[in-house]
Amino acid sequence: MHPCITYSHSHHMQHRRHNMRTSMYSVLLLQLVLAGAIARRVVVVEALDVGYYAATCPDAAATVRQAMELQFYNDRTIAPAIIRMLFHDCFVRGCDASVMIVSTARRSSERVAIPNQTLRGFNIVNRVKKALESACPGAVSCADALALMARDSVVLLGGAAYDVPLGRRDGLQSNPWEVDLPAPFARLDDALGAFAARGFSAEETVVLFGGHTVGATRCSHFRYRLAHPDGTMDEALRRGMADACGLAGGDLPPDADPTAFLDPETPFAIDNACYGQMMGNRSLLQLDQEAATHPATAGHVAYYAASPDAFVRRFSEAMAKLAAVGVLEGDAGEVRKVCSAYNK
Ligand code: HEM
Ligand SMILES: *[C@@H]1O[C@H](CO)[C@@H](O)[C@H](O)[C@H]1NC(C)=O
Ligand SMILES: CC(=O)N[C@H]1CO[C@H](CO)[C@@H](O)[C@@H]1O
Repeated sequence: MHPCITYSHSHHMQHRRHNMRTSMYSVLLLQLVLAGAIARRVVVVEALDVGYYAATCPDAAATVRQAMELQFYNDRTIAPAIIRMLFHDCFVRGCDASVMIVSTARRSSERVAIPNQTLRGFNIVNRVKKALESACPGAVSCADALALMARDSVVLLGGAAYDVPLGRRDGLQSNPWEVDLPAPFARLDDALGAFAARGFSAEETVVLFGGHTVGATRCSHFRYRLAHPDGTMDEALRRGMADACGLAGGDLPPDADPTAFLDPETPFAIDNACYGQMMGNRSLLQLDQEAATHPATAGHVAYYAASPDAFVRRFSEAMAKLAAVGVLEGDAGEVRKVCSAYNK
Protein backbone atom coordinates (compact mmCIF):
# COMPACT_ATOMS: atom_id res chain seq x y z
CA MET A 1 0.00 0.00 0.00
CA HIS A 2 1.16 3.52 -0.70
CA PRO A 3 2.54 5.12 2.45
CA CYS A 4 0.51 8.29 1.99
CA ILE A 5 -3.21 7.70 2.29
CA THR A 6 -5.20 10.85 1.88
CA TYR A 7 -8.47 11.62 3.59
CA SER A 8 -10.15 11.75 0.20
CA HIS A 9 -13.84 12.44 -0.20
CA SER A 10 -14.40 9.18 -2.00
CA HIS A 11 -12.97 7.42 1.03
CA HIS A 12 -15.50 9.17 3.23
CA MET A 13 -18.37 8.39 0.90
CA GLN A 14 -17.37 4.78 0.76
CA HIS A 15 -17.11 4.65 4.51
CA ARG A 16 -20.55 6.22 4.84
CA ARG A 17 -22.22 3.78 2.43
CA HIS A 18 -20.51 0.93 4.15
CA ASN A 19 -21.70 2.32 7.42
CA MET A 20 -25.39 1.96 6.53
CA ARG A 21 -25.00 -1.77 6.03
CA THR A 22 -22.77 -2.44 8.97
CA SER A 23 -24.23 -0.17 11.63
CA MET A 24 -25.46 -3.11 13.70
CA TYR A 25 -22.07 -4.74 13.51
CA SER A 26 -20.47 -1.42 14.45
CA VAL A 27 -22.57 -1.18 17.59
CA LEU A 28 -21.50 -4.67 18.64
CA LEU A 29 -17.91 -3.83 17.87
CA LEU A 30 -18.20 -0.65 19.90
CA GLN A 31 -19.51 -2.58 22.87
CA LEU A 32 -16.51 -4.89 22.69
CA VAL A 33 -14.19 -1.90 22.50
CA LEU A 34 -15.89 -0.26 25.47
CA ALA A 35 -15.85 -3.47 27.51
CA GLY A 36 -12.13 -3.83 26.88
CA ALA A 37 -11.58 -0.21 27.82
CA ILE A 38 -13.55 -0.49 31.05
CA ALA A 39 -11.45 -3.45 32.10
CA ARG A 40 -8.38 -1.20 31.83
CA ARG A 41 -10.01 1.87 33.44
CA VAL A 42 -7.55 4.25 35.05
CA VAL A 43 -8.53 6.61 37.85
CA VAL A 44 -7.16 10.12 38.19
CA VAL A 45 -8.01 12.38 41.12
CA GLU A 46 -8.57 16.09 40.40
CA ALA A 47 -10.07 19.12 42.09
CA LEU A 48 -12.99 18.95 39.66
CA ASP A 49 -15.78 16.47 40.46
CA VAL A 50 -17.10 13.54 38.40
CA GLY A 51 -20.51 14.10 40.03
CA TYR A 52 -20.65 17.83 39.26
CA TYR A 53 -23.81 17.54 37.11
CA ALA A 54 -25.55 14.92 39.30
CA ALA A 55 -28.39 17.36 40.05
CA THR A 56 -28.43 19.56 36.95
CA CYS A 57 -27.66 17.09 34.15
CA PRO A 58 -27.20 13.54 35.43
CA ASP A 59 -26.94 12.06 31.93
CA ALA A 60 -24.43 14.61 30.59
CA ALA A 61 -21.64 12.08 30.02
CA ALA A 62 -23.99 9.58 28.37
CA THR A 63 -25.48 12.29 26.15
CA VAL A 64 -22.02 13.29 24.96
CA ARG A 65 -21.00 9.68 24.42
CA GLN A 66 -24.06 8.85 22.33
CA ALA A 67 -23.62 11.95 20.18
CA MET A 68 -19.93 11.17 19.69
CA GLU A 69 -20.60 7.55 18.74
CA LEU A 70 -23.08 8.69 16.12
CA GLN A 71 -20.59 11.17 14.62
CA PHE A 72 -17.71 8.69 14.82
CA TYR A 73 -19.50 6.03 12.79
CA ASN A 74 -20.16 8.62 10.13
CA ASP A 75 -16.52 9.77 10.06
CA ARG A 76 -13.77 8.27 12.21
CA THR A 77 -11.43 11.17 11.51
CA ILE A 78 -13.36 13.32 13.99
CA ALA A 79 -11.85 11.46 16.96
CA PRO A 80 -8.22 12.50 16.32
CA ALA A 81 -9.46 15.99 15.51
CA ILE A 82 -11.19 16.29 18.90
CA ILE A 83 -8.15 14.97 20.79
CA ARG A 84 -6.06 17.64 19.09
CA MET A 85 -8.65 20.32 19.83
CA LEU A 86 -8.40 19.54 23.54
CA PHE A 87 -4.63 20.07 23.39
CA HIS A 88 -5.04 23.40 21.61
CA ASP A 89 -7.75 24.56 24.01
CA CYS A 90 -5.99 23.55 27.22
CA PHE A 91 -2.60 25.02 26.27
CA VAL A 92 -4.01 28.52 25.78
CA ARG A 93 -5.69 30.07 28.87
CA GLY A 94 -6.38 26.56 30.21
CA CYS A 95 -9.26 24.23 29.29
CA ASP A 96 -11.90 26.96 28.96
CA ALA A 97 -13.27 26.44 25.43
CA SER A 98 -11.46 29.62 24.32
CA VAL A 99 -10.40 27.76 21.16
CA MET A 100 -14.02 27.49 19.98
CA ILE A 101 -14.89 31.19 19.82
CA VAL A 102 -15.44 32.37 16.25
CA SER A 103 -13.74 35.56 15.21
CA THR A 104 -16.01 38.51 14.46
CA ALA A 105 -15.35 41.82 12.74
CA ARG A 106 -15.27 43.51 16.15
CA ARG A 107 -13.33 40.91 18.08
CA SER A 108 -10.82 38.41 16.68
CA SER A 109 -10.22 35.11 18.46
CA GLU A 110 -7.69 32.29 18.88
CA ARG A 111 -9.07 30.65 15.76
CA VAL A 112 -7.29 33.14 13.47
CA ALA A 113 -3.89 32.29 14.92
CA ILE A 114 -1.59 30.28 12.68
CA PRO A 115 -1.36 26.94 14.51
CA ASN A 116 -5.14 26.79 14.72
CA GLN A 117 -5.77 26.94 11.03
CA THR A 118 -5.91 23.18 10.58
CA LEU A 119 -7.99 22.38 13.65
CA ARG A 120 -11.14 20.47 12.70
CA GLY A 121 -14.25 19.31 14.52
CA PHE A 122 -15.93 22.57 15.52
CA ASN A 123 -19.15 21.39 13.84
CA ILE A 124 -18.98 18.19 15.90
CA VAL A 125 -18.67 20.23 19.09
CA ASN A 126 -21.72 22.23 18.05
CA ARG A 127 -23.75 19.06 17.47
CA VAL A 128 -22.79 17.58 20.82
CA LYS A 129 -23.56 20.86 22.55
CA LYS A 130 -27.00 20.92 20.89
CA ALA A 131 -27.71 17.45 22.29
CA LEU A 132 -26.65 18.69 25.74
CA GLU A 133 -28.78 21.83 25.46
CA SER A 134 -31.89 19.85 24.57
CA ALA A 135 -31.28 17.47 27.49
CA CYS A 136 -30.37 20.13 30.09
CA PRO A 137 -30.54 23.74 28.83
CA GLY A 138 -27.75 25.99 30.06
CA ALA A 139 -26.21 23.38 32.36
CA VAL A 140 -23.08 21.89 30.79
CA SER A 141 -20.12 24.06 29.79
CA CYS A 142 -18.42 23.74 26.42
CA ALA A 143 -15.12 23.12 28.22
CA ASP A 144 -16.63 20.10 30.01
CA ALA A 145 -18.25 18.95 26.76
CA LEU A 146 -14.85 18.98 25.02
CA ALA A 147 -13.17 17.13 27.90
CA LEU A 148 -15.84 14.41 27.68
CA MET A 149 -15.64 14.32 23.88
CA ALA A 150 -11.87 13.86 24.01
CA ARG A 151 -12.23 10.98 26.49
CA ASP A 152 -14.86 9.35 24.27
CA SER A 153 -12.53 9.81 21.28
CA VAL A 154 -9.74 7.99 23.11
CA VAL A 155 -12.11 5.12 23.94
CA LEU A 156 -13.56 4.96 20.42
CA LEU A 157 -9.99 4.68 19.12
CA GLY A 158 -9.33 1.74 21.41
CA GLY A 159 -7.59 3.56 24.26
CA ALA A 160 -8.25 3.11 27.99
CA ALA A 161 -11.32 4.70 29.58
CA TYR A 162 -10.66 7.30 32.26
CA ASP A 163 -12.76 9.40 34.59
CA VAL A 164 -13.39 13.01 33.59
CA PRO A 165 -14.01 15.18 36.65
CA LEU A 166 -16.33 18.04 35.65
CA GLY A 167 -17.13 21.61 36.61
CA ARG A 168 -15.04 23.59 34.08
CA ARG A 169 -16.46 26.99 33.16
CA ASP A 170 -16.22 28.63 29.75
CA GLY A 171 -13.83 31.54 29.41
CA LEU A 172 -14.68 35.11 28.43
CA GLN A 173 -11.46 35.73 26.50
CA SER A 174 -10.04 34.31 23.27
CA ASN A 175 -7.14 36.29 21.83
CA PRO A 176 -5.03 35.37 18.81
CA TRP A 177 -1.93 36.99 20.33
CA GLU A 178 -2.10 34.60 23.29
CA VAL A 179 -1.78 31.47 21.17
CA ASP A 180 1.66 30.41 22.32
CA LEU A 181 1.36 26.81 21.15
CA PRO A 182 4.52 25.27 19.74
CA ALA A 183 4.48 25.78 15.96
CA PRO A 184 3.88 22.79 13.67
CA PHE A 185 7.61 22.87 12.88
CA ALA A 186 8.63 23.25 16.52
CA ARG A 187 11.95 21.89 17.67
CA LEU A 188 11.75 19.49 20.57
CA ASP A 189 13.54 21.79 23.03
CA ASP A 190 10.87 24.46 22.52
CA ALA A 191 8.09 21.91 22.89
CA LEU A 192 9.58 20.51 26.10
CA GLY A 193 9.72 24.05 27.47
CA ALA A 194 6.09 24.71 26.59
CA PHE A 195 4.96 21.51 28.30
CA ALA A 196 7.15 22.11 31.36
CA ALA A 197 5.58 25.55 31.73
CA ARG A 198 2.19 23.82 32.10
CA GLY A 199 3.46 21.24 34.58
CA PHE A 200 4.27 18.31 32.30
CA SER A 201 7.46 16.29 32.71
CA ALA A 202 9.51 15.12 29.74
CA GLU A 203 8.00 11.66 30.25
CA GLU A 204 4.44 13.04 30.15
CA THR A 205 5.32 15.09 27.09
CA VAL A 206 6.57 11.97 25.31
CA VAL A 207 3.36 10.17 26.29
CA LEU A 208 1.24 13.02 24.89
CA PHE A 209 3.18 12.95 21.63
CA GLY A 210 1.58 9.51 21.47
CA GLY A 211 -1.47 11.47 20.31
CA HIS A 212 0.30 11.31 16.97
CA THR A 213 -0.50 7.61 16.82
CA VAL A 214 -3.83 8.67 15.30
CA GLY A 215 -4.94 11.17 12.68
CA ALA A 216 -3.25 13.00 9.88
CA THR A 217 -1.03 15.93 8.97
CA ARG A 218 -0.92 18.26 6.01
CA CYS A 219 2.19 17.79 3.86
CA SER A 220 2.98 21.46 4.52
CA HIS A 221 3.91 20.51 8.08
CA PHE A 222 6.79 18.24 7.02
CA ARG A 223 7.42 18.92 3.30
CA TYR A 224 10.61 20.84 4.16
CA ARG A 225 12.09 17.55 5.41
CA LEU A 226 11.63 15.82 2.02
CA ALA A 227 13.76 17.66 -0.50
CA HIS A 228 17.22 16.45 0.53
CA PRO A 229 18.27 13.31 2.39
CA ASP A 230 19.75 14.58 5.68
CA GLY A 231 19.74 11.21 7.42
CA THR A 232 16.91 12.04 9.82
CA MET A 233 14.17 10.37 7.77
CA ASP A 234 14.14 6.78 6.54
CA GLU A 235 15.04 7.01 2.85
CA ALA A 236 12.15 4.88 1.54
CA LEU A 237 9.67 6.97 3.53
CA ARG A 238 11.28 10.20 2.32
CA ARG A 239 10.96 9.16 -1.33
CA GLY A 240 7.39 7.91 -0.87
CA MET A 241 6.35 11.12 0.82
CA ALA A 242 8.13 13.29 -1.76
CA ASP A 243 6.00 11.53 -4.40
CA ALA A 244 2.79 11.80 -2.44
CA CYS A 245 3.22 15.39 -1.27
CA GLY A 246 5.23 16.95 -4.07
CA LEU A 247 8.24 19.03 -3.17
CA ALA A 248 6.77 22.42 -4.02
CA GLY A 249 3.30 23.44 -2.92
CA GLY A 250 4.41 25.75 -0.14
CA ASP A 251 1.66 28.21 -0.98
CA LEU A 252 -1.18 25.70 -1.17
CA PRO A 253 -4.08 26.63 1.08
CA PRO A 254 -4.46 23.99 3.85
CA ASP A 255 -7.54 22.48 2.19
CA ALA A 256 -5.68 21.81 -1.06
CA ASP A 257 -2.58 20.38 0.60
CA PRO A 258 -2.46 16.55 0.63
CA THR A 259 -2.59 14.82 4.00
CA ALA A 260 -0.78 11.76 5.31
CA PHE A 261 -1.53 9.60 8.32
CA LEU A 262 0.82 10.36 11.21
CA ASP A 263 0.85 6.61 12.00
CA PRO A 264 0.20 4.82 8.70
CA GLU A 265 0.34 1.37 10.37
CA THR A 266 -2.73 1.93 12.60
CA PRO A 267 -4.08 5.44 11.93
CA PHE A 268 -7.22 4.98 14.03
CA ALA A 269 -5.81 3.09 17.02
CA ILE A 270 -4.39 4.49 20.23
CA ASP A 271 -1.34 2.23 20.36
CA ASN A 272 2.41 2.56 20.72
CA ALA A 273 3.22 2.19 17.00
CA CYS A 274 4.34 5.81 16.75
CA TYR A 275 7.26 5.13 19.11
CA GLY A 276 8.54 2.33 16.89
CA GLN A 277 8.27 4.78 14.00
CA MET A 278 10.27 7.37 15.95
CA MET A 279 13.02 4.81 16.58
CA GLY A 280 13.06 3.77 12.92
CA ASN A 281 13.33 7.36 11.61
CA ARG A 282 9.79 7.07 10.23
CA SER A 283 8.11 10.04 11.95
CA LEU A 284 6.73 12.76 9.70
CA LEU A 285 6.85 15.62 12.20
CA GLN A 286 10.29 16.86 13.14
CA LEU A 287 9.66 17.04 16.87
CA ASP A 288 8.43 13.44 17.03
CA GLN A 289 11.59 12.39 15.21
CA GLU A 290 13.83 14.38 17.53
CA ALA A 291 12.23 12.70 20.55
CA ALA A 292 13.92 9.41 19.61
CA THR A 293 17.42 10.85 20.09
CA HIS A 294 17.07 13.83 22.49
CA PRO A 295 18.72 12.98 25.83
CA ALA A 296 15.63 14.08 27.80
CA THR A 297 13.23 11.88 25.84
CA ALA A 298 15.08 8.99 24.11
CA GLY A 299 14.75 6.67 27.11
CA HIS A 300 10.99 7.27 27.34
CA VAL A 301 10.54 6.69 23.61
CA ALA A 302 12.42 3.38 23.84
CA TYR A 303 10.39 2.36 26.89
CA TYR A 304 6.99 3.06 25.28
CA ALA A 305 8.07 1.47 22.00
CA ALA A 306 8.57 -1.73 24.00
CA SER A 307 5.60 -1.37 26.41
CA PRO A 308 2.24 -1.24 24.61
CA ASP A 309 0.05 -1.65 27.71
CA ALA A 310 1.98 0.91 29.74
CA PHE A 311 1.55 3.39 26.90
CA VAL A 312 -2.22 2.92 26.63
CA ARG A 313 -2.62 3.41 30.39
CA ARG A 314 -0.26 6.40 30.62
CA PHE A 315 -1.81 8.07 27.60
CA SER A 316 -5.20 8.16 29.31
CA GLU A 317 -3.66 9.47 32.53
CA ALA A 318 -1.86 12.18 30.57
CA MET A 319 -5.06 13.10 28.71
CA ALA A 320 -6.87 13.44 32.05
CA LYS A 321 -4.09 15.72 33.28
CA LEU A 322 -4.18 17.73 30.05
CA ALA A 323 -7.96 18.19 30.46
CA ALA A 324 -7.40 19.78 33.88
CA VAL A 325 -4.83 22.44 32.90
CA GLY A 326 -5.76 25.92 34.15
CA VAL A 327 -9.51 25.29 34.40
CA LEU A 328 -11.98 27.98 35.47
CA GLU A 329 -14.19 26.86 38.35
CA GLY A 330 -16.97 28.15 40.59
CA ASP A 331 -18.39 31.46 39.41
CA ALA A 332 -15.55 32.27 37.00
CA GLY A 333 -16.48 32.65 33.33
CA GLU A 334 -19.87 31.37 32.19
CA VAL A 335 -21.67 28.36 30.72
CA ARG A 336 -21.99 29.17 27.05
CA LYS A 337 -25.25 28.38 25.25
CA VAL A 338 -23.46 28.09 21.92
CA CYS A 339 -19.81 27.02 22.00
CA SER A 340 -18.66 29.33 19.21
CA ALA A 341 -19.86 32.57 20.85
CA TYR A 342 -19.94 34.25 24.26
CA ASN A 343 -23.44 34.45 25.76
CA LYS A 344 -23.89 38.17 25.16
C1 HEM B 1 4.62 20.51 20.63
C2 HEM B 1 3.56 19.84 20.53
C3 HEM B 1 2.85 19.46 19.27
C4 HEM B 1 3.05 19.85 17.97
C5 HEM B 1 4.09 20.82 17.42
C6 HEM B 1 2.05 19.18 17.18
C7 HEM B 1 1.91 19.31 15.81
C8 HEM B 1 0.94 18.71 15.06
C9 HEM B 1 0.76 18.90 13.64
C10 HEM B 1 1.61 19.80 12.75
C11 HEM B 1 -0.29 18.15 13.25
C12 HEM B 1 -0.88 18.05 11.87
C13 HEM B 1 -2.01 19.04 11.72
C14 HEM B 1 -2.57 19.11 10.34
O1 HEM B 1 -1.79 19.25 9.39
O2 HEM B 1 -3.80 19.00 10.18
C15 HEM B 1 -0.78 17.46 14.43
C16 HEM B 1 -1.84 16.60 14.43
C17 HEM B 1 -2.33 15.99 15.56
N1 HEM B 1 -1.89 16.19 16.86
FE1 HEM B 1 -0.26 17.23 17.42
N2 HEM B 1 1.30 18.40 17.99
C18 HEM B 1 1.73 18.54 19.27
C19 HEM B 1 1.22 17.94 20.40
C20 HEM B 1 0.08 17.18 20.44
C21 HEM B 1 -0.56 16.71 21.65
C22 HEM B 1 -0.12 17.01 23.07
C23 HEM B 1 -1.65 16.00 21.26
C24 HEM B 1 -2.69 15.32 22.13
C25 HEM B 1 -2.44 14.35 22.92
C26 HEM B 1 -1.66 16.00 19.82
C27 HEM B 1 -2.57 15.33 19.04
C28 HEM B 1 -2.66 15.41 17.68
C29 HEM B 1 -3.62 14.65 16.89
C30 HEM B 1 -4.63 13.64 17.42
C31 HEM B 1 -3.42 15.03 15.56
C32 HEM B 1 -4.21 14.55 14.34
C33 HEM B 1 -5.32 15.55 14.08
C34 HEM B 1 -6.26 15.18 12.93
O3 HEM B 1 -6.16 14.08 12.38
O4 HEM B 1 -7.13 16.01 12.63
N3 HEM B 1 -0.61 16.73 19.35
N4 HEM B 1 -0.02 17.83 15.51
C1 LIG C 1 18.18 7.07 12.15
O1 LIG C 1 18.91 8.24 11.89
C2 LIG C 1 20.11 8.36 12.61
C3 LIG C 1 20.74 9.69 12.27
O2 LIG C 1 19.86 10.75 12.61
C4 LIG C 1 21.03 7.20 12.30
O3 LIG C 1 22.21 7.28 13.08
C5 LIG C 1 20.31 5.88 12.57
O4 LIG C 1 21.13 4.81 12.17
C6 LIG C 1 19.00 5.83 11.86
N1 LIG C 1 18.27 4.65 12.31
C7 LIG C 1 17.58 3.86 11.48
C8 LIG C 1 16.87 2.71 12.11
O5 LIG C 1 17.49 4.10 10.29
C1 LIG D 1 -0.80 27.23 8.08
C2 LIG D 1 -1.86 28.24 7.92
O1 LIG D 1 -2.96 27.91 7.58
N1 LIG D 1 -1.53 29.50 8.15
C3 LIG D 1 -2.47 30.59 8.07
C4 LIG D 1 -2.97 30.95 9.44
O2 LIG D 1 -3.69 32.12 9.47
C5 LIG D 1 -3.04 33.25 8.96
C6 LIG D 1 -3.92 34.45 9.20
O3 LIG D 1 -5.26 34.17 8.93
C7 LIG D 1 -2.71 33.01 7.47
O4 LIG D 1 -2.07 34.12 6.93
C8 LIG D 1 -1.82 31.78 7.39
O5 LIG D 1 -1.54 31.45 6.05
